[in-house]
Amino acid sequence: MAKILVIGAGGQLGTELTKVLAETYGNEAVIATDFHESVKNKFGYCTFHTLNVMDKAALADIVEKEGVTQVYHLAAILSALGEKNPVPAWDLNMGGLLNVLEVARAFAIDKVFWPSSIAVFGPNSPKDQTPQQAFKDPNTVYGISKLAGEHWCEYYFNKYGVDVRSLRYPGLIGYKSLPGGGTTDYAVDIYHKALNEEKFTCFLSADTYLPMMYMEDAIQATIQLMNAPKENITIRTSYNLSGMRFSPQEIYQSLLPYFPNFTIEYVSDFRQQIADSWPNSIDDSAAQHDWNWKPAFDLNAMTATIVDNLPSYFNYNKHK
Ligand code: AKB
Repeated sequence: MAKILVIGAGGQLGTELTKVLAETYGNEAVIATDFHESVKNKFGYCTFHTLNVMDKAALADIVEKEGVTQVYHLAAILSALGEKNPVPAWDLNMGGLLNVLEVARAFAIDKVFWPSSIAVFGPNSPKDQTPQQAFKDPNTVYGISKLAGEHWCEYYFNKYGVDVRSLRYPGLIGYKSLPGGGTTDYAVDIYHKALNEEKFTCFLSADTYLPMMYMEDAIQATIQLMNAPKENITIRTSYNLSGMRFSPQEIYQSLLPYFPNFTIEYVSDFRQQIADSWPNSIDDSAAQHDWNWKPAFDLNAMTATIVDNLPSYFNYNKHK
């Protein structure tokens, strides 16, 4: 039986991915871990351990005692928070990954998943339909750590045969957890403000286009990649992955049919420069070719789903 360890399970992606893994493989197959013990109550359905991924001995201990066969390593400091704490961001993003890769090698773990990001691209990468192999000059600590991490993943695969698989996620948008220090997080926050009938102050300009993806698609892509036959995986750094692209003005407009009085103002801050260094859209033809990737959600489908589900999830009043 597979034993799946999720590291950083309490975050935006982990909260939803861990649940889907438990539904797919059985609650007893999943071990959720997080640095923050306070998230434990999200994981009543499976085993939970508090774990700091920087503690390699503690990680190895869980892997050994639980008989772990697969690891999803999601713990990271994202782009905006990373710019405020560059050295801790580098330490966690790199040190955590290297601990996971080393433990995976030592215990002959079957498969490892590690998320990369569109942040690996930089101001001199092509902006539109950015190709898989495009020039990369990331200018955030987060992006630099993701680009270095991609090469570490490829190195461990080539040198030690660790079957590590990775996706360059666009901005991920879901309604089951709050924003977590990313530049694309305005697109999570905007739904909360609309539902609470508050004015939204956007930290990016109206026409800043970024690649984005609804969480359900991101989880689908992750599971599809992890289930793909090994011989189909031709990219051992990280796959470009595309869902949709939109600007703050467009997501605002998608909300107006539900909240006609909702208002927005644009006050750019340091995150504008980060967003401006990233692609507007992504070419994911390798993912389509290698493991049949196809997203299901566009902007309007995502907004309809979130407006429908977020109020009861967060105990907000249903829109009036
Ligand atoms: C961020 O904004 O930092 C992340 C990402 C694009 O990787 N959501």
